[in-house]
Amino acid sequence: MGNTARSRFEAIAEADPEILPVMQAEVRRQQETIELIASENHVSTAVLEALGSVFTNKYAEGYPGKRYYGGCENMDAVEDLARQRLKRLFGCDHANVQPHSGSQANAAVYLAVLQPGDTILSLDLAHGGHLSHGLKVNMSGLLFKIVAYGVDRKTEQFDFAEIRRLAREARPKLIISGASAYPRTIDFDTFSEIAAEVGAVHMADIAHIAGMVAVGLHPSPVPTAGFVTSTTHKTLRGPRGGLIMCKEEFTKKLDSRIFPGTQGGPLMHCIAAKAVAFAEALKPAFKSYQEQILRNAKALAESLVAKGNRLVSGGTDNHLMLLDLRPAYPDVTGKQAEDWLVASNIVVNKNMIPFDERTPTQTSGLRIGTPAATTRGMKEAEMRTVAGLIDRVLRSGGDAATIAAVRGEVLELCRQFLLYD
Ligand code: DSN
Repeated sequence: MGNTARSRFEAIAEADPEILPVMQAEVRRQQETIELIASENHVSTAVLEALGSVFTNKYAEGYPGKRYYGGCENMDAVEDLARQRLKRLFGCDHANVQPHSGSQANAAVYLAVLQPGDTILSLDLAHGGHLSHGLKVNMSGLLFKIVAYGVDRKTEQFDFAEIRRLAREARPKLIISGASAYPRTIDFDTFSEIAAEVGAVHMADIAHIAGMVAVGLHPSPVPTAGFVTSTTHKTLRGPRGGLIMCKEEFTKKLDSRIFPGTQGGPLMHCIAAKAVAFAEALKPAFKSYQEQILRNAKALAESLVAKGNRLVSGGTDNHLMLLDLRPAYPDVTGKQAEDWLVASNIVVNKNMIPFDERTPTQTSGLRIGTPAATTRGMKEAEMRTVAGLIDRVLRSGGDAATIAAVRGEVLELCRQFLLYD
């Protein structure tokens, strides 16, 4: 992590010797495991430094030029930089960088355009959606009427004729596109078209694919959607947090629904770190990084399929894939497979697959993504090796000797791709 991080560890060692070993253990865990959780990444030392900066000391309720506290001149400068960089990155009319998370970003949009009881049309969680898009026990599902669309049973991809039919029938005020576990390109323009047809607002949640959208490797919803929300820590490779972009006409309402609508003081250290991450994303190297994420996902997917594994929809267009365990391993649940792989130092998450008959705590699928492994420098050859390791563990049925052998090979691979010094 460089000298700064080391000296910070010295201060923690003195102030809190109980936390220090836990932090060191987490650095070691990240170093010694291959992170294939599709929504995670490893940020740069520059982002870490901004996160650990004195910006955390300041209250700055309000927006640049209109704060409720004095002494905000540096807060204004950093938030303005973050907003300008975000606007450059995506070409949006207006940017709000204050959401503490993706869920907060989505909640603010709902409160900007909906009244309690209004209807939202969104992707079913079991088909790759997100809990903040209408899960019954989330505020979205508690406050609004949710009509869900899914993927087609045969293609396991969106069926726009069906989505259009549902929209005409339900007359939603808001249509949400975007997913947490959808391995194919999303046709945002058609979502915008359907929304316009039924008089709804279109909100695209691009949390997973934001990095690819930023560099033009995935179609952007920014030109046609009313709102675009995202997290900042997935393919965008920034600190944990959220952001919202919107059309000019929604600016005032949207800003007021973040503050004072749903949040108080912004997390200025996170906003500083977002600004740093956006600057990194504006550099040419970021496009090469996104290209490599895609090449790695293709290589991993093709190798898994070549070894007899089934992927939902047959493959991937983006950074993630969903492995359907049922054909090759009918008795293995996602939970078991996740546990075996984690014990082998390969970190993935169990995931529902479309039309899954198992429960969300068991599942029949695994979600596998390449953003974090790509950050540490792994390329197609390593992805093919990793596919072989995953396949060996799954086919062994959790055999302890196989897991131990694979763990040894993973450690060796990780030693060749160091994260932080
Ligand atoms: N929990 C995130 C994911 O893993 O996709 C979504 O917020």
